[in-house]
Amino acid sequence: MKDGQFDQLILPIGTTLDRFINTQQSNFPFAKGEFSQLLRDIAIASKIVNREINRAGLTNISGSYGTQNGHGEDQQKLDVVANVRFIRALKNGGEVCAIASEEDEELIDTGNHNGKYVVAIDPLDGSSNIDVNVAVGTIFSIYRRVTPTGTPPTSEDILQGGTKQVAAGYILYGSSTMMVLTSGAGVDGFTYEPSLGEYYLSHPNMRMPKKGKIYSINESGFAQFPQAIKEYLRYCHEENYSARYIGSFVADFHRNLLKGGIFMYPQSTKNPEGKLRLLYECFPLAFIVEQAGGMAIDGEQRILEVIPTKLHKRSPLHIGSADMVKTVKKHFLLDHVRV
Ligand code: P6P
Repeated sequence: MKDGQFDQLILPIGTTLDRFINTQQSNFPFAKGEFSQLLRDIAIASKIVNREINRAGLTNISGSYGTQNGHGEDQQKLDVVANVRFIRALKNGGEVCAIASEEDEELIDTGNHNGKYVVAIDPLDGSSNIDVNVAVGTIFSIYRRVTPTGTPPTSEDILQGGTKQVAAGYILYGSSTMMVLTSGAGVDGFTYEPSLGEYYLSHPNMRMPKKGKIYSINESGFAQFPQAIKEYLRYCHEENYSARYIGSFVADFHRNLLKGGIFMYPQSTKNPEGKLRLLYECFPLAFIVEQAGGMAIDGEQRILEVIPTKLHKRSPLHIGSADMVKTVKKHFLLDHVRV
């Protein structure tokens, strides 16, 4: 066999998520055993949800569950399944004392009162897309509890604010399944290899391009948007940017993270506070985008500094390439001087 041919034949399969966390302990400030176990619990639940999604067309798990969540949104069967899977994995893992889930009106006390962490989660974002085979995602955010260990958790543990997150991530169930993760020392992407049941490091140190030519927004709301957004959209049209919007936040965000771009969900008369929720949509992806060199604002201020007054508080969100978000911010500042 020629030199090098052997290596080409048997390439190393790479670093698993587990090994990454262990070798990167210093980057995971709280990565004692508990934090690594918490990430493993999330990974396990995502593997099960991934399997359910991939078989949705073959099992009676597509379509509406026939109930509504606390926001009056129709729950898809997979919303309920994913919610149960993640809550069960986090409860059984023992590291999490409380969970704020999009699918549950109240904060969930897991009973693990010695658990040091709390998690905010959107178990399956964009689930209405499953029936048409469009990518969907799970979004999660991790905090250390602030109430005394051994006592029941309270909303104080989960309403700490975006800058107090110790880690955040998403799983994108797309053409391949990926977990993208930060714990405050950069962003890394892991691709799931279902035949081995492992996530492997495939996108180390992900960086968001400073500029981009992709804008993502549901332009049907144009007439109701703030003047700043109308002006920015006119700018995008003049610059011949590409409109890419598939109605699945994680998928739109992930594409923009790799290629450069901006995702906007502004306030409107239909959604006076915007649509996306701070705790388990805006905060985690804002943490990720800033760690990758991007920006996230509500129009006026940094999203991570918006005060979460309640579990399911919504916020306008403009997130992506720094130069593009800065331009949106300038338009909002101009709104104050426009007559
Ligand atoms: P609209 C899915 O319901 C979701 O929360 C995000 O994943 C997505 O970006 C957004 O709503 C789509 O909302 O109003 O454009 O259908």
